[in-house]
Amino acid sequence: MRMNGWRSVTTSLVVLLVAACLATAANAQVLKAVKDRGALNCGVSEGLYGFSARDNNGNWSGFDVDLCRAIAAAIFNDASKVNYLPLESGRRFEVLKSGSIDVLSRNTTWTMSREIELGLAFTATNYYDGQGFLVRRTMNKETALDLDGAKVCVQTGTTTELNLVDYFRANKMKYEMMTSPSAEGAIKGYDTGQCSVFTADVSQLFAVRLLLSKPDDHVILPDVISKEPLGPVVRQDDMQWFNIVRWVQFAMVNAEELGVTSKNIDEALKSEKPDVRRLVGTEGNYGERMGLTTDWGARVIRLVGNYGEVYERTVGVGSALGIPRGINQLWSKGGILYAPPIR
Ligand SMILES: N[C@@H](CCC(=O)N[C@@H](CS)C(=O)NCC(=O)O)C(=O)O
Repeated sequence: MRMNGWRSVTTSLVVLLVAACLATAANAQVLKAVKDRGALNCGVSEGLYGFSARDNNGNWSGFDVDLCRAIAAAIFNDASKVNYLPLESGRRFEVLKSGSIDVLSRNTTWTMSREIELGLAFTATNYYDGQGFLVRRTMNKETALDLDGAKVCVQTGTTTELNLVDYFRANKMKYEMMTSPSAEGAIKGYDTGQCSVFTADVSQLFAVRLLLSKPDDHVILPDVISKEPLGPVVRQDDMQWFNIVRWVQFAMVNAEELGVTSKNIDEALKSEKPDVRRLVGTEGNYGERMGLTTDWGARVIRLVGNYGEVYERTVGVGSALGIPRGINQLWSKGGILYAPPIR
């Protein structure tokens, strides 16, 4: 009896162990699929200047696009190995869940329900945003609290829509909402005067303003009514893949902190500094442990750049959007960007 009891415990343990091994093997599938396919499938927005926009030759560029390019650089040593899939707000999560994309890099806010109810995982915040309001200059509005009775254009399937309801309710203000499943529809509604207000994440307001017939006629009110931590999203079933996306992003932030750029990467490869050596792969085998090569970090920085380079090129003050770094500055320079160390 006793012996049989032990045997069945042992058998159960073996079964559990095999199941655990199979589960691990089954879960580490995304990197293999990407390598076999020869390209990363990246979900982006349909067209948000500075974040993800396609030019007349079909080339994508922008802050969110650069994250896709950085992941491709780490895997293939070629930032162009990306298939872009433009997605409306309302469809982005179901497409990610279906497996049609490997990562969603699309001005998406990290919220609790998107993780626990949808089974998704945000790898980190790469842009700290907040919701704001765009109005016509001629309206002479100074604050969002002056918007009582306004008709507001907003895109559906977003946190924006939810925050709008909360904000007007909390401040006991009346409003009318005109919703559209596409950014184009919501922007058009505002531009053609069907709405007096357009609301979105502030970074998106900068991008949207450029699309209006007369950008200078519109102002972004100073109020920021919510926290919108934006970042890349993956499914919850593959920790190896989660780590790759997360650490590509952290490598870019660490590179900026350490002063490593796409221009001085060759000198960085000769550096004696331990932090720089671990980042560029001349010391340690962090890349290999993630299923990549030791020089994964160097590839990302050489082909795409560090966080600051990407920010300035795509949305920063020198770009058409002209968004100051603000809280998206490094923690060591007064912002809240803080990447864990590579070690
Ligand atoms: N960060 C918010 C809002 C994201 C969002 O989709 N905003 C619209 C506002 S314009 C947008 O970017 N649309 C671009 C598109 O659908 O291509 C969220 O995750 O729900």
